[in-house]
Amino acid sequence: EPSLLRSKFRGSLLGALIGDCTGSPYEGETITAGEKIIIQRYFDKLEEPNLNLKTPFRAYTDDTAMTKSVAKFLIDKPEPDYGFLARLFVNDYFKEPRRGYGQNVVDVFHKLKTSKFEDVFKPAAEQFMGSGSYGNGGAMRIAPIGLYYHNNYKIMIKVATQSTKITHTHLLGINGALLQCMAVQQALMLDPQKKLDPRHFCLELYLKMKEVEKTEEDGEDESDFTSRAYQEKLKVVERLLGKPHDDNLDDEVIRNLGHGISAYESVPTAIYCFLKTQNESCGIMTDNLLRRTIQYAITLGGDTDTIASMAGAIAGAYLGEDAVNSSIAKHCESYKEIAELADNLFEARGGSLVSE
Ligand code: F2R
Ligand code: MG
Ligand code: MG
Ligand code: MG
Repeated sequence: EPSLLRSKFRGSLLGALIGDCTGSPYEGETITAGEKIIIQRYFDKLEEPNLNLKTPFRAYTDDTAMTKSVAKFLIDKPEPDYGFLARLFVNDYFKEPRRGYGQNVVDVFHKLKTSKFEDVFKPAAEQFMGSGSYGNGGAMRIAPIGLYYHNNYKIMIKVATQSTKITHTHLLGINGALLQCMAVQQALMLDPQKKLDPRHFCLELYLKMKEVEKTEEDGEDESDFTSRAYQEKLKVVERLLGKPHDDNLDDEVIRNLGHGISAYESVPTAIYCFLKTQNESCGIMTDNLLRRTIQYAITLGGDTDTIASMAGAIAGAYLGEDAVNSSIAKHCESYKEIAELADNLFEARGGSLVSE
């Protein structure tokens, strides 16, 4: 049904925005039990409809800046043009460099600019002495690709891979972006009226990741952790989903899934945050499932803007715009522009569509 699909596009991009804007004040922090209460009050306050709009205005960070570029790349060009995407990233960075970009990705932007975008994949490949970045910067911006190519899995994987390689070429950086993309796409395809089966959702992702991580090399090295990293993580997600929520479980989540700046320590965590909060309160006092996902992600601490943004993108793709609290959205920078971008992405998807 097209109107539900449109609502899901909006839900996903607004979920990503809200997660980034509300999560960024806590980025890099360890969250204590006391701070969980403060975060609860912070969200309660954002939900008040008559709140002075000046007070809690929340700016977005690099996560949203780059997501906007990925959406524009899909909307403005009928065929993927990675030179165009690289220019969007770089122009945005030089226009607004103080959005909290990682220091290393900034080197890529400088190299792209000085090389006049001659080979848009070369600067990223040179990062970290040639091993490439495994940061979560590829995954944090991938949602528009999962939405736009939701009916064309093979092309989705290809475009997600290539667009990630402009900044991240380490296998863990690429596969983390692919996993986040698959999660958004899978959530989009589900009926929000039906009760979600978290472990089934996880198993489906596991099977897809197993396919992605299947290497073609002979004499496969079983001990090669990077080549099976995400399928192993998804097994941990599945195990943790089976346990009842309490503060100790949160600590176990942080220890076993992570809350760091690498894709490996954040994408499976974001997926877990979405899945865990759909049927359990997780200590968050709200009936709004999108808020619950985002607020829960922030209470885990660490890379809060990015994990909350990725979890919000998945939850929003499942729940649709109905789950977006408009008071919270209005406190986030550019929420109108993001809603429009979602609509334009929805309209543009036509060319890539086989059937609805
Ligand atoms: N950068 C941040 N937050 C840190 C501080 C921001 C500060 N508060 C401010 O306001 O300025 N947040 C944003 O960066 C993350 C996404 O990072 P991205 O785009 O992946 O960047 P990068 O530089 O490629 O990688 C991030 C770090 O990961 C480590 N790393 C990656 N690959 C590595 C490798 N092969 N070997 C060793 N280390 C590797 C490095 O420490 C990188 O700096 C998001 O959280 C976004 O919100
Ligand atoms: Mg950020
Ligand atoms: Mg291998
Ligand atoms: Mg971050």
